[in-house]
Amino acid sequence: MPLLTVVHGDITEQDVDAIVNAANNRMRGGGGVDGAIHRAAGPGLLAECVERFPRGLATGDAGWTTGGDLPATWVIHTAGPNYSAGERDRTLLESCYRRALEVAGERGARTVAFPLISAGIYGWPIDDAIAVAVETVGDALAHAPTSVEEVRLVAFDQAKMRSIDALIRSRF
Ligand code: AR6
Repeated sequence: MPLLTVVHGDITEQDVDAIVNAANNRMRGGGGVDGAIHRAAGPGLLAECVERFPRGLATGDAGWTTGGDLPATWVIHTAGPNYSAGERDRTLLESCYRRALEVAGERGARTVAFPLISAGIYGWPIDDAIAVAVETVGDALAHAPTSVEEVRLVAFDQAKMRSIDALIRSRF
């Protein structure tokens, strides 16, 4: 079975085939990890988003661009549900992880890094955001045939990293 791991760090610095962006429906950049990815990838990323996503992206769906100046070859963009705005359907958050993994597989990515989708500006409660990430990715890797050999969950702070690590150890 492919590896599920956690690291503490900045997703823009991950040396992987694909990083996942916690984007939004408009797909024209934003704050949080989206802002960091656009800054690190360079202005070509926004131009590519405009070209590839003229009508944006539905919540729970995912699509790809190239990685521009990032170490990663691909950026897989997904639009998480905005919990703070009342979008609280857990299946939409699960769908973000599943669809992003599918798109990464279609690109032939072997290593993929994810942030905790919806867990920042969109306000998804952190313990549940971690549970959805670990359970959904673990499940998809166990059941869906894919080119992906390693999924790295990237925690922006040490406390989240420890919580994710504990859950991975207890579940797998
Ligand atoms: N590397 C890894 N994780 C990060 C980084 C980073 N460089 N920066 C933030 N995080 P958020 P959302 C963590 O707010 O909740 C944007 O404006 C952060 O600590 O980036 O899905 C988009 O355009 C948190 O745990 O995404 C949307 O409008 C996690 O990444 C909206 O925010 C997600 O936080 C999406 O909100």
